[in-house]
Amino acid sequence: MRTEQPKMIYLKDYQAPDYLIDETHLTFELFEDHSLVHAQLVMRRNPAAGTGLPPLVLDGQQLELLSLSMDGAELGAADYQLSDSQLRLQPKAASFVIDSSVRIHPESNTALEGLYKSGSMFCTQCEAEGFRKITYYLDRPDVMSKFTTTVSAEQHRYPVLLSNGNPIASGPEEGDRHWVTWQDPFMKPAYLFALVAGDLWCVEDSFTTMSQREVALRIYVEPENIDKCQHAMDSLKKSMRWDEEVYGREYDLDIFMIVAVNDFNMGAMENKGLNIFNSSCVLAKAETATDAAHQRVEAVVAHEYFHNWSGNRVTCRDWFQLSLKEGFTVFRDAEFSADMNSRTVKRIEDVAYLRTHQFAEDAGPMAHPVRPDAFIEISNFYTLTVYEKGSEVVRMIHTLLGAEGFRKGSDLYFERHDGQAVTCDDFIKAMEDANGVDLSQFKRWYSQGGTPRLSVSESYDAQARTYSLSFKQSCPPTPGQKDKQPFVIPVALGLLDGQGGEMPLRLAGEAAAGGTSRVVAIDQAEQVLTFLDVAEKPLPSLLRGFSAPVKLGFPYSRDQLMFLMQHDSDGFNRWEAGQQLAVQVLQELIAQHQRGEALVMDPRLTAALRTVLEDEQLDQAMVAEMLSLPGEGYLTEISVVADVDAIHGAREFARRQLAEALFEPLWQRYQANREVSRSSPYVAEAEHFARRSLQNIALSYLMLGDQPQVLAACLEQFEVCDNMTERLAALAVLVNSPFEEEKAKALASFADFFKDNPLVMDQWFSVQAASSLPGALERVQQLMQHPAFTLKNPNKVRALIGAFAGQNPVGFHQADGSGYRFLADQVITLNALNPQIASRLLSPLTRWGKYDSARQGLMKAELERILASGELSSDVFEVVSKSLA
Ligand code: B3K
Ligand code: ZN
Repeated sequence: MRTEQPKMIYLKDYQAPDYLIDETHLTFELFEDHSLVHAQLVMRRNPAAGTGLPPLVLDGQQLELLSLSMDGAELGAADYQLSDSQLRLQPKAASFVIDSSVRIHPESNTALEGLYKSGSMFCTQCEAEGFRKITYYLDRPDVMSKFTTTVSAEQHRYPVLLSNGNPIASGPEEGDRHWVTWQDPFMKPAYLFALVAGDLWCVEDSFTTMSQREVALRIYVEPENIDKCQHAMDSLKKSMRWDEEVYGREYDLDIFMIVAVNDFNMGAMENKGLNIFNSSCVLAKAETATDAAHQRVEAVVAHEYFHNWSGNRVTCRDWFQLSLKEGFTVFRDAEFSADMNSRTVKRIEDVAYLRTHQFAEDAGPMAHPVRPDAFIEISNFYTLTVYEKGSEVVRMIHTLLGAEGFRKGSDLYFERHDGQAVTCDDFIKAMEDANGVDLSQFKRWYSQGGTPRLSVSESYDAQARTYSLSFKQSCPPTPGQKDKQPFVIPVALGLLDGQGGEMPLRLAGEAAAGGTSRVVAIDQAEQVLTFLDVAEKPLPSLLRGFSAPVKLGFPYSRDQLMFLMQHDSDGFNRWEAGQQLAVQVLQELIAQHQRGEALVMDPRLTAALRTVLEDEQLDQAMVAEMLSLPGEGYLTEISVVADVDAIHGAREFARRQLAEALFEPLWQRYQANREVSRSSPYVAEAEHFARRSLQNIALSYLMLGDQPQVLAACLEQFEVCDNMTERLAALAVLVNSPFEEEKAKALASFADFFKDNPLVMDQWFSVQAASSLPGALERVQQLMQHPAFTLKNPNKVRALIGAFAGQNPVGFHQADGSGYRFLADQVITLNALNPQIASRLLSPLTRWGKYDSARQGLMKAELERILASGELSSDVFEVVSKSLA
């Protein structure tokens, strides 16, 4: 908890560190009621930071200082100044050694930052500023050091003692204790430090790198999870190969370890050689993890592994540069997943997520540029903007330079900056230098926040056979940024003729046509592109593959969208045309709902989806994606004032209409796919994910009707399957159905069977919290009393409270404000337990600007109540105060 008013930190104030730490020698003595940390820091004046000997200011929080010495001489209280966040002392020479001992309390650390206990094991989370809760240090990413770590603990409780790098010595100690020393040969910032102690089992494998070095691979888990590691291990090996093949990056230590822990604030952490993972991102086997969970494990294992180069070997100079490693690494993991599975489906999922969640963040009070220029609490900036939009920015560079040019740039970046802590500008400079291009205007994507709008209009001159597209870009103001300069927006496009064929593209000024799909860079506020030799009025296919994170506007008619759905050569844009058609139809229904009229749905949506369902050639995952109507979250995001009830009512009405009209093809598709699932064992591969996704979305439509054979099929799927994907999908549709008896029975038998598996119970909580049926809040409150629930476990909080506030708009936005009051109560409780989780949980309340004035008032009143609730963590304070500003 803070004791002073939290203060804003600015990028413009960055200064190089006064001192450097060449070597860090740590010794941990772990006990049940406290732990001791002895640190020896071999330090020197930073020659790049000036002359003289300024005071040395070490970061440290919640540490009990037991002893301190400089160059072997014990320091007394008069020799240093201690505050609750800093230790200040005066060096006497340009090189010196600091020795300190502190006492800390991992056993009562509920914030899960620094050294803490997850169940019976010790583990760490240091990014961004957790190391200062372990020992006094220069806890900033531009201070890189060589770490040697000794861990001592009771042998029986903690047979496994791990840290970064390689084990170099070990031995027994008095009193059933033992110790192990690890050394990491690579210089690293403190945020990449890790320690684990526990009674763990491990799955072992090995990997031969491209230069024929053997690397030992180990995944450590609690004994009961040893049967759920194979998928993560396979994913790790695929990632290691992929990074060699696509980026030329080889692993550098002799050992790579992953440890799964149950209590973890985020998904996982890329500590050098010792990744620590939320168990939800490691454990996966057919019986207990869904297809989505399998894909998430693959993606997160890859992401953390890829950080070894994009993040660890080349790290960030300061935390304003977070997207340097995160945006780039998300882009790398997305490309990896695209290569391992279906590229188009991966892109659809990512874009749907970005447009629903990141666009909302970019339009709200916490909006910030990909490279923020100020923050109070850096933990609040692990955002969708830094990660997801940051990845889109890297993707645009890839699109503009092409795969080969991008690779030249990344090679130069890694070569030039290996072992350094650098900035987003350094990344861009490497891309520029390797390709001889100027990206100075492009860099506005890093400095300007907000989602640009790109409006396009067309004109065709039949006589001159020319076709022109006029582009207008604009960007709404965001906090602290009123006027925006034009972005460089890469627009991938094509033109379709009346038969749906691709027309050759020749731009004015070009001697001949070049290709049928091109990328043009729109870099002015208004710009016209003219195509020549255009024999008939074409239909444009714009922003193919979602080539830029913008809101595109083009006045397509519904018939034109149906045409694009069938003929566009770009798979992403076929899906997108279907989404835009659905958006138009749903918005019409929403308006009817608001006027109190009977709802009448445009039959063209049904016709279009019938065609999709009957297309046996189309990838089944694409069929499933196209059958998924835009979510309530996305419909909220694109509304000026979101009418929660109208959005829900309209969308449910459309789903029922589709279910009824398309019963036959849905039933046929369901049965065919279910038959394959029933008769063959579970396989975690793309084509099987695709089949099950179509099977399950078909089931969710079919269950909206009242055909008895569907309920029977759903119950049969729930009971007779070998995997969690089918079982959970059946449970979810039952939970959302009116069949009370069957629902209660299914929920009870599921909980009884899986009560000892926390990750499965998370799913059980989520399907109930996300159900839009009446009584959601009461359900959630009751579930909080369930023995499997605890506020101390972030996964549980996300599964129940997070799902209710984030995935159940009608439940959360009850007009009486009860949902808001409930959430605020939980935030206030969590503020004291785990500030990072409290602050994240808050985010639905920050979106008050989207709702009617009555709801706005209720939401703001809850934010005010949180603000007045007492001593707030800097995490919660920043989000609440900015939301009310
Ligand atoms: N780098 C970590 C994030 C840690 C955040 C701590 N507040 C996970 C990742 O992006 O790979
Ligand atoms: Zn990351």
